[in-house]
Amino acid sequence: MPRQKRVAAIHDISCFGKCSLTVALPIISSAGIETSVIPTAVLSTHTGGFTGYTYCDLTSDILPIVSHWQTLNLKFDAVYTGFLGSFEQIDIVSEIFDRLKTDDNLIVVDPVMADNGKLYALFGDDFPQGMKKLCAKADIIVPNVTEACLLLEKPYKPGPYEVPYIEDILRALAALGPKQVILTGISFDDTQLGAASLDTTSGKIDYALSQRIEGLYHGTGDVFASTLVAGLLTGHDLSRSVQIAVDFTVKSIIRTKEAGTDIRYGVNFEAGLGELAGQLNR
Ligand code: PXL
Repeated sequence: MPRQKRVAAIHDISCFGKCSLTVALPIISSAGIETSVIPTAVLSTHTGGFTGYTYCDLTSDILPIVSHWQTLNLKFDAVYTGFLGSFEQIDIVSEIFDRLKTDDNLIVVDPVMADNGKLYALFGDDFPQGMKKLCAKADIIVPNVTEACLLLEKPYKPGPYEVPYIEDILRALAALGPKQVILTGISFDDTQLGAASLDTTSGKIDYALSQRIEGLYHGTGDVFASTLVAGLLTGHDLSRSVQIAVDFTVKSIIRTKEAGTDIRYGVNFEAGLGELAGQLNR
């Protein structure tokens, strides 16, 4: 039996409305990977389309959790961060990267802050600059096109895109520091949607496209990034991991659309976990 891989997932817990830790934990665990968590906040629901949600900030717990882990000499094959609630949390997570980085582990940053051309209401206009610093320390970043434009201080434009536009963005993001860049939400026509990836070691750019399903289903970015982490840690290369993550996310959206579920509630990824586990560990 090979050594079991271990991930530290640093996100909020949204108690209802599947996203962040309630997505990362089941998806990464289902691949056979041990998933340790650092909850950054506990909310009654996520913030996308709900009002009146509770928000319990856990900022002051984050570093003490890591300090305790360090007394246990715990090592992680990946440190994976997503939604962070404040500048202070960005600085703390940056310190965690310094503390938990090893010669061969992966620091994965999903700079969750915006979608469809708009910064989430919770964040001030200077938040993307904080995320930019965190992305510079990452091995892998997973922005959508809106987040990429904010990181690069470029005006957002909706798709479909031209290939050179997407490839310029990938290279500009790589220039911030990460070795691998995955850009989500890209399209070259009205029928397909997917992700592009750049591996700076080989200079190779790949595309993983699938059918476009209408509707803005919440939490799909987290489903995608969690599946990507699971793919990479089960030994698949970047382009294969991106394709697996695109396919898993699209199937989850289709199931949810067919069921007529409220788009805020998150997607039915659970029904695909068995198949995903088999595919990743074949
Ligand atoms: O899925 C991203 C996400 C995670 N966590 C919280 C959010 C969002 C997006 O809106 O509000 C709390």
